Amino acid sequence: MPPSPQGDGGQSRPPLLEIVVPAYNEERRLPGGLLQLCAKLARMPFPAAVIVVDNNSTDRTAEIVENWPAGPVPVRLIPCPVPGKGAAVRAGLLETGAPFVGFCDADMATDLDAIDAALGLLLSGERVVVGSRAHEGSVVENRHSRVRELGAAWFRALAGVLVPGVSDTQCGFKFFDGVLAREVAALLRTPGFAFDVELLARCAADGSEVHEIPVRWLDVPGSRFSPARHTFGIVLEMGRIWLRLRPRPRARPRPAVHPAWEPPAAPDPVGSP
Ligand SMILES: Nc1nc2c(ncn2[C@@H]2O[C@H](COP(=O)(O)OP(=O)(O)O)[C@@H](O)[C@H]2O)c(=O)[nH]1
Ligand SMILES: [Mg+2]
Repeated sequence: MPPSPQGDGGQSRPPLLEIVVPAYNEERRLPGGLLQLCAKLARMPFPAAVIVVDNNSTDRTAEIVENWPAGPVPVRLIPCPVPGKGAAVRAGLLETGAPFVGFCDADMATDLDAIDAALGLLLSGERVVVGSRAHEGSVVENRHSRVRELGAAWFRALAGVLVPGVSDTQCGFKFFDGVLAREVAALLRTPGFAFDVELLARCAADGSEVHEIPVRWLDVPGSRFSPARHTFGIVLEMGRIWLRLRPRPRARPRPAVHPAWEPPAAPDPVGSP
């Protein structure tokens, strides 16, 4: 058999980068998405791997991943019994062990060339690198309905309170230092679509700056998100995140000494004038 670009198929060396792809009933979009992702990662000069996380999809999503042909980029499936994109990404991140990790959507709406920029920044010491469709260098082709656009504007306003300074919390393209991602994922409690806000807020609380990068983003038809079905849940999730992570007034430090108490004056040294 001819050697693969990574000599051993990239599978005997542990991956430097692992990418989690949450997938729910994605039999139509996942095959094309995985092909693109694997092709991109196979061209990178280091081993990488993909973890697809399925929530009991009722279509062929799991079967597609289980039968994914072996290649230079290993693709494995993990099931997540807790429903929701947030629960799936959390489960996937906790399965990783690589120095650098990330996640992206099954539709690969974010152009994968942004992986180069993300990894370059992680290698230079950034710990959280996320795609932002609001970045002035981004190119965005959006076909969302007016209702969804209105909801998104409202969501951004709320998210701005929880993660100040981040212009787009919801782009499904986020990369991290692996140790940080696993620590933060273990704390995540938001199972649904608002989980990105909790994730970024916890990274910021850890002292890690969120570095936003420009992306080329194309809305791909077939979204799992429905404003009618998901809006109420998102409002609840945002409320819960706020309750958990809101800045609490610091307890006033107790004075070391009671203010009314003053040390007794030292007795005059004997013999002083
Ligand atoms: N495992 C899992 N993945 C989900 C769930 N909901 C959404 N996703 C995945 O999250 C990603 C983004 O979803 P998408 O429908 O494209 O949302 P949109 O881009 O915000 O419209 C896709 O890979 C979906 O399959 C879920 O409940 N479970
Ligand atoms: Mg999408």
